Amino acid sequence: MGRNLYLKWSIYMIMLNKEFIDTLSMRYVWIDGELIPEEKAVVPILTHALHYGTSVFEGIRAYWNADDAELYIFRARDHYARFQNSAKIMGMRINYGIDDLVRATVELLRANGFREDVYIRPIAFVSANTINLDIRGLRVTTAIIAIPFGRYLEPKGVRAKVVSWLRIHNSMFPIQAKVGGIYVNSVLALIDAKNSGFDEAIMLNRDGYVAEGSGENIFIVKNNTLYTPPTYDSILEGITRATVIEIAKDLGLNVIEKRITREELYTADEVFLTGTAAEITPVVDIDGRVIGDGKPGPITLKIRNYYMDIVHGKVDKYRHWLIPVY
Ligand code: PY5
Repeated sequence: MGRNLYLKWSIYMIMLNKEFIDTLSMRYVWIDGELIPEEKAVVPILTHALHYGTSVFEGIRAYWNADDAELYIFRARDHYARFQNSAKIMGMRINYGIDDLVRATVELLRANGFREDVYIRPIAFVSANTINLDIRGLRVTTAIIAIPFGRYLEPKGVRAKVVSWLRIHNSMFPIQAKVGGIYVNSVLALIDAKNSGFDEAIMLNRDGYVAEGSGENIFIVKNNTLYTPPTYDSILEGITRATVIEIAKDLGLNVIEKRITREELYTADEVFLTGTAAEITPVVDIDGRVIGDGKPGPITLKIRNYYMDIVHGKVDKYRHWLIPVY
């Protein structure tokens, strides 16, 4: 009998342990006010957004600072403000305000217990099951997903191709809105670049001026001055772009927003890309032309170091951009 009991107890412990391990590896996502296991967060096949790209989304990063034992969300309020604007432009109603979404994000990161860098993906999508294009009044589901995330592009520098697909023009699509459907433009651009052996795509706009990367804004450096395309040149008004424009002053750098031609890319001293995922990524080659001396330039590196200090909470002046999770 003693042996039987021991056997039962062992089996019970194994089951308990398995459940415990499952809990540890389970990731939560936030959907319309609830935290649920990621594998339960599935959508039906007729979901409107799946067919027509009727979603708006954001990409936000949170950085782990081991010295502070703290996870900092970078510019969450600015991202959620853009999120709201994207939905407004599309005529979609998100039932949560900026404060609600920031709170939900903190709650989600805590529930997952992240102690590493993470990428946060809020999305609001037309979740009604219909083939009707008239989305007025249709149900919108809001979700926030967070995943551990390292680098998106090679920090030692990428080789970029100016692809033949143009950036969709402002007059054809409200490209200030971060809408799911518009990303087919980026997908086509990126696979064009990759198929030609490059790492990243640079898209021109309809007028032939430089617009942006597949998921990044672009800056060039010439004689210690930064240049970046203006917001009316069919670009997404990036939050990292705005950050660079603001912090460049601290480094004694002038920033000019102006139209940029393709040949200006080739002859720049330095070129770099900015984005939440890409952070500050040097471009060392464009269409086979070596940029500068083919290595990440000193100004790009200076900006990247400063940016990395800021996002990790090491620069007091910009701590208002950070929301601590713990
Ligand atoms: N331009 C495009 C087309 C983008 O998709 C992005 C961001 C940016 C510029 C930069 O914007 P921000 O600085 O506000 O992030 N792209 C997303 C990102 O999270 C998705 C990349 C796959 O970086």
